[in-house]
Amino acid sequence: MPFPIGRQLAFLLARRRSWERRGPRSVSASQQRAAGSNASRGQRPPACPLLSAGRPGSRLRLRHSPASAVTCASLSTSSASSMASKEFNPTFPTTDWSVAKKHLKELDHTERRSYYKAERFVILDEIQTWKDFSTEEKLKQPVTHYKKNDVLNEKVSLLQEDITKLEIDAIVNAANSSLMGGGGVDGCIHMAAGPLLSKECSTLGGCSPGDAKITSGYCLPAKYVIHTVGPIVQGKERLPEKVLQSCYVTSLKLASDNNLRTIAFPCVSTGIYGYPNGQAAETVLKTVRQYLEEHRNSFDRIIFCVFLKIDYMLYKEKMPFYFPFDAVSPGSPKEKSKSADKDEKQTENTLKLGNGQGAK
Ligand code: AR6
Repeated sequence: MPFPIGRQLAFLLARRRSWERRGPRSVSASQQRAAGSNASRGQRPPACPLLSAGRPGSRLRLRHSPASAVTCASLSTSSASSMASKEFNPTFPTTDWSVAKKHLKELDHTERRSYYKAERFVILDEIQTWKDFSTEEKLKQPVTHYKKNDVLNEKVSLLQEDITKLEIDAIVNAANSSLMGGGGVDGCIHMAAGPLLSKECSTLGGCSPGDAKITSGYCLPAKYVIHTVGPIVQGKERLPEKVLQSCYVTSLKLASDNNLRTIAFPCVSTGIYGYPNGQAAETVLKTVRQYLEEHRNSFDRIIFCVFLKIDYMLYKEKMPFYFPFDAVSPGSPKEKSKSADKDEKQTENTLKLGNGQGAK
């Protein structure tokens, strides 16, 4: 027989009081364990118990949205008015973006999870390094003048994924000069970050091609968004390679200046702006390899986050040239000594032939 309505209400109130006492972020050990195991599966931690208990009204409908989690957060501060809780809600267009940004900046990834719009997110540990990927996929090593460097091979990754799902320090947006959002990856990022992203963007004074600007990630699993504007290719006789290079270098520098150690790039300019995919991939890989050689300790991971199969195939084909995994490449000491041996043998044979010791 169902409980009388009075007992149900008393039960819900008791749960609410206990949630208020505990606070949303000082979760119990069992909840922390649950959150941890959920995280490794790329799921969000448990929702506010009050909402899970089936509280009627609009909050119930928001159960799996960040608003519900923010509502939970607001419940922890008994003195907080409902208006105050809205100040920290990154999904509300009326929220002051600078307040939300400051608030989110203080939180680590686990603490930020309750604000994510995404139902699914990908943590760094789930993203294979290039070193592991190339071994597992048994890729063939082409001849290259780049040297094998396992340290660098552990700092880069190739991933086919929606960039808005990555729980890392920064994702790069292929934006336009106004920074006010658009289609393609720009639209996806703005959608997943919520309305405060364009509010902050509107204060940045736009961005020139090849340059980059940084904002908070708001409701994204990524803490920050670095907006870069790629070159528009249509109608140009020569490919604007320098501008594309500059997008990557400027974004990496900006991330580094902000102490961000993990970053993901989409294939900037290869969509609406029309840069040919293969040539873009080569420019990007060359640029990132050079940057990493010059700034070895600046990043833990740089992820080439491709969306289309064509880009995945192109990167898979071209990455072994720029990030070789087999030691033998022309210019490496092993290869040099091999070719020296070969030269020696050839000289020996020529001498033998000259001495009349050749084939009769
Ligand atoms: N995650 C990762 N990559 C994506 C995603 C996603 N969710 N969605 C698309 N891509 P584009 P552009 C890939 O057109 O060429 C916007 O309107 C996509 O497959 O987004 O630099 C801006 O406001 C492609 O490989 O950027 C500008 O006006 C790559 O992202 C203009 O487009 C870039 O495609 C910028 O054009």
